[in-house]
Parts: sequence; C-alpha cells; structure tokens
Amino acid sequence: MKLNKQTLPQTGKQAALPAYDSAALLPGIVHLGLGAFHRAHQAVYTDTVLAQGDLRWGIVGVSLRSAETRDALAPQDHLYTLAIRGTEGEQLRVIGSLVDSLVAPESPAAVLAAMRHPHCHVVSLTVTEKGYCHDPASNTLRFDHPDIVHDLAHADAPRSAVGFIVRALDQRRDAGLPPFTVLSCDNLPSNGNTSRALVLAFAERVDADLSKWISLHGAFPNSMVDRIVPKTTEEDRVAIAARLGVDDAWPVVTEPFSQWVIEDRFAGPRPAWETAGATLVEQAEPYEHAKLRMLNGSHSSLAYLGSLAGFITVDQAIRDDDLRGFLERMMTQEIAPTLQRPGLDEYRDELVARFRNPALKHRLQQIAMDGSQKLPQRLLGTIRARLDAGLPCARLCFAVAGWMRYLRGQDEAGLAYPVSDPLAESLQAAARIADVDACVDALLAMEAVFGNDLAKRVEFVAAVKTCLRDIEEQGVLKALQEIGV
Ligand code: CS2
Repeated sequence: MKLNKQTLPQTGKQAALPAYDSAALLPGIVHLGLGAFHRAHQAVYTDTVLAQGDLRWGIVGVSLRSAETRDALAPQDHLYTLAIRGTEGEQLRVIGSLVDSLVAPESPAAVLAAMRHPHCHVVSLTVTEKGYCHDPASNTLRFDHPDIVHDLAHADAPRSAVGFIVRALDQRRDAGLPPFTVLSCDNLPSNGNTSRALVLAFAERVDADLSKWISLHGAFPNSMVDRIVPKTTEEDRVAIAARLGVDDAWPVVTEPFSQWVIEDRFAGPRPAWETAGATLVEQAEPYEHAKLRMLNGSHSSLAYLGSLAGFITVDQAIRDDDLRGFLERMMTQEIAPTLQRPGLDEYRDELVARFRNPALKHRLQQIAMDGSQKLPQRLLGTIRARLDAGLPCARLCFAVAGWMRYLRGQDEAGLAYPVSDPLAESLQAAARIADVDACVDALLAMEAVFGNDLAKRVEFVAAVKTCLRDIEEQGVLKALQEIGV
C-alpha cells in the first residue's frame, strides 16, 4: 500500500500528520529545485504555517532537470515522510505542504504559468551553487554558460532558474501583477543580493525597462538555511515504510536541528514563518557568513581530508581524534576571528556534536561534490580575510591542499571515486600534474575558483604547496599532525 490521502489515516500511530485540508491550499509559493533539502527544511516550516490556518501557502515544486521526484510524489498526492533522527531515536512526520510538482524540461510553460499565477507571492530556490550559472569567484552571471545562452535565445522555454525568474517577472509586469519575492535558500554568500545581481544582469540583456522594474519593485531577501539532509537511501525507504505501515517512495531523512534566518523584506505577502521557528531579521548576512565559514567550511574540509583517509561518512571521520582536533582548531583559531558574532565557541561545539550524529550516515562524497562552486565562500573568503590581516591560516591552506589531492580521484589506499564538479575536466587535468609546484600553480590559475588575486599571495601559494607535498609524502592523517595545536 502506498502513502496517499486515502491511506494517510493508517499511518497516524507512528507519524505526525498534516493538520489541515490540503485540498483547500492556494499555490502561494513556487519552489525551484525540489530536492531533499527543500523538503526537509522550507517545506516543513511552511507545513507548520499551514497547520496554523493560513492556507495561502501551498507549494508548487519544480524540478529543473529530472522527473524522478515528480514520478515518486505525484502518485502519493505529494505527501512524503520526514524522518528526524537524533540521539533519542527517530520521529516521523508526514508533510503536506506540497500541492503539485512540475518537471521544467517537460513543460516550461506550466512552470511559467505557476510563477505568474496571481496567488503566487514567493519563488524560492534550492538549485545548489552551480544552479546559479555564475562565476563563483566574482559572483557574476556567466553569459557563456550554455543554459544562459539558451535562455536568452528562447525566452518562453527557459532551462535555468535565472531564465525562469526573469521571464515570469516579465509576464507578471505585462499582466499588471506585482513581482513575486525571490527567496534564495542556497549556501551562497549573500544569496539574496547575489540572486538579485544575476537576475538583473540577465534582465538587462532582455529589456532595460524590465530590469528597472525588477530593481524598483522586486525583493530578494538574503537568507541563511541550515539543516543537514543526507541523500535518502533504499535502506531508509525500507525502514520508514516498515514503521509507517505504508510505502513512501520518496521520504527524507534529517537531523533534529533546523535553522532559517530570513531578511524581512518581501515584495508582497509572505507566510508567517516566524511562527514556525524561523527568525526574521533586518540583516541575515552575519548569520550566513558564520554558517558558511564555520559549518560548510569544516564540512568541505572534512569531506576532502576524510575521503582521502578512507572514511565514508561524516560521523566516522569526526570520530577520528586528529581530524576532529584539526577542525576544532581551524574553527577556533582561524575562522571564528574573521566573524562578527558572539557565541562562536558554543556554535563550534554544537557543530561537532551534529557531525557526530551516527544516525544520519551522511556520506563525505555527497559533500565533496562541486568543490569549485563551494570553496570560494566556504574557505577562500576566510583565507583572504586572514591574509589581509596578516594572520596565519595553515589549516585552511591544508584543507585547500586536501581538495587538490582529492581531485586526483583516488584515495590514499588507491581506491578510485568519481569527481563530480561542473569544472571536473579542467580541474582533474591540473590536479594530475605530477610535479607538486606545477600542479598547485595550474589549479590556482583557475580564476573562476581563486579569483585573480590568490595566486599572487606568495605566503598562501607557498603554504598550499607545502601542505600538498606533506599530504602526498605522509598521508593526510600524519601530515595534519605536523600542523599541531
Ligand atoms: C553540505 C551542506 O553538501 C554540502 O555541501 O555542506 O549541504 C550542509 O549539510 C548544509 O548546508 C547544512 O545546513
């Protein structure tokens, strides 16, 4: 038996159920990027808002690439299970906030229709870093990106998030409707400001008046999102179905912790997410920078160093005392001093405790993906801040060297793994140069990642070369002991 509206009552003993009539929901939100993260984060806050009686905020989820999520969720009336796993076991909750799911390549027109619907007030995004089609080092739109080239030539059949947003805003303007708010929920620096700049750059190429209208009337609040959501496995599906009593083809697994900090500047109405635990603020950037540098910076470092050393999951890697000590010192001594936020010691301890959660089985390879798009905001910005202040950053440099070694596609035991990154081909070609100095120089010359400044910082270049040499000669775990306390 499948999870759906008819079978829902039978799951009641094990799971919390949506406390509202889903047939009465209006399509107030269109979400681009219907992945597990959205379904374990924003869709859950929205589910709580709906349960409080404001039914304007049903979510139309859009997959920009594949049909698998729609194919799994449509037969379930878009219901799915959230499995929250912590030290006290597992809690199940069925989420009902999704009212429809669309597959953009099958029907871009249907996506545009949802976005220009008068009931739609918010278009939120979790399209991952590479989904912005931008240059991660400079945060500018890549007009040579194939999807952007395509979308400028085919306005009514866009492929990219930016292409969809600009076309839908154009259609709303023509129809005399106000713009929707664009709410980026990706781990980008100043994700709202970045989205705004990319949308305006694209709109400028389409029509200068449109770009002006968006810049005057549009809203792009910055937001900080935080919840660890590993990819759901077949094992998870089987275990959740067994507890639920019905089959759920597409459940999501997550941790108890969840945080959402949103700037309160919307173009029109918005869900009262603060009543569901979100924090509405004037400025989200301090939270966002702290999260990107502390959490995501250590996550990526652990992903590269831990994978090389042969660990599979985050909790396995963090249980290694040397790796844990390294990360703690990196956070305390090198990252925290670049941030303006109180309580960073507690934040660090909380992060380490979250990483230790054994029930999540978060695979390091999942986090290691797309390093070229992640490193600039997770590690390199912090390195620049340290260098500018004349302060040491040996551990951050060690993590960058770990990424370079990771790009070779083989761990220290010789086990091969695929390197998944939009720039994989050129990165791997450079990473495989046998001479360490030449290899580091070739990688640092990639301006999309390192900008045009870092290759000129001699102390940084020398440190990365030393670290890479040490990793090669001694292996990660021995080499990081040399950095000491
Ligand atoms: C992770 C993030 O996959 C990754 O790159 O670092 O998805 C991380 O789990 C979240 O940002 C936590 O909020």
